[in-house]
Amino acid sequence: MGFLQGKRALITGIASERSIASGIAEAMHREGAELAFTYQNDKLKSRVEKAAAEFGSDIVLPLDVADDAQIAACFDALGQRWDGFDILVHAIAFAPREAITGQFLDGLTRENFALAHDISAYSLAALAKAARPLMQGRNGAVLTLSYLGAERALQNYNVMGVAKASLEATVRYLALNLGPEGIRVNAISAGPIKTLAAAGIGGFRKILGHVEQNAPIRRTVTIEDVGNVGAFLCSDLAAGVTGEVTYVDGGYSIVG
Ligand code: 0WD
Repeated sequence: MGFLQGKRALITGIASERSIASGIAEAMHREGAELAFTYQNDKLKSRVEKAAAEFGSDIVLPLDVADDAQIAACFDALGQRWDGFDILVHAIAFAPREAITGQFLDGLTRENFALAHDISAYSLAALAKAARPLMQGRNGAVLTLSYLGAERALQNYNVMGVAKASLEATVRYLALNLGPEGIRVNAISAGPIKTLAAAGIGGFRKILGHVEQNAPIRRTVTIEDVGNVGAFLCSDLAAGVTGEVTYVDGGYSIVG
């Protein structure tokens, strides 16, 4: 029996089969969880439907986190299918390309800063708030994805690093708020993985090469590596872990 048997998980952030959310869905499915999915826009709808079908799910809901009405509608619709659920996976981030390439100040505008924080950090709190009534008292868990740029000033990552710092602080405040209700909240800080979102970051290929040469495990991590830790953190095996940022980066962040 898998360690997520009997759990229900809502997975956001699938944009392709290379998405980190796809790796998390795979691991959660393997461990026995029942899954539901969201897609950002019509362009991604059929792709996410296909992924859902592969995981034996027909719950596929539209959700652009920039839109309050869509957030409310998503959890209304989910509540029609499930009387409650256990796991919320937030694998969503966005910043305009000019803000994540080159110098921090060159791509900085009020709009870029606000947008990066809105989509990449605020959305975690907004989704947790909307999910809260359906997640009460079930030993549930919320999981999000961060990156080393939250705590170190990395070339090109710029405003996304500032947004990830906000995301990690949001994890801690959510954990404090929701812990008494039986909901844990954690982040995985993943090493670099070639996905659609990563392709937008300036110099990404160079980062992959650098990590391969310098991480203790001498390779970059995979979506399977991240998926397995995500499934564990959202399971009852991790019942004592909340408000944490767990590194799944092959040890890169410990090397000086
Ligand atoms: O190296 C990496 N790939 C790392 C990614 C290292 C560490 C962390 N992460 C994080 C990302 O910052 C993000 O939070 O992991 C999370 C998932 O990202 P991913 O799997 O790398 O990227 P991708 O497959 O592109 O999925 C992210 C998706 C979007 O994809 P695109 O590429 O179309 O922007 O986030 C979704 C969207 O589907 N997304 C939204 N979903 C709902 N509403 C929105 C939105 N407004 N904006 C983006």
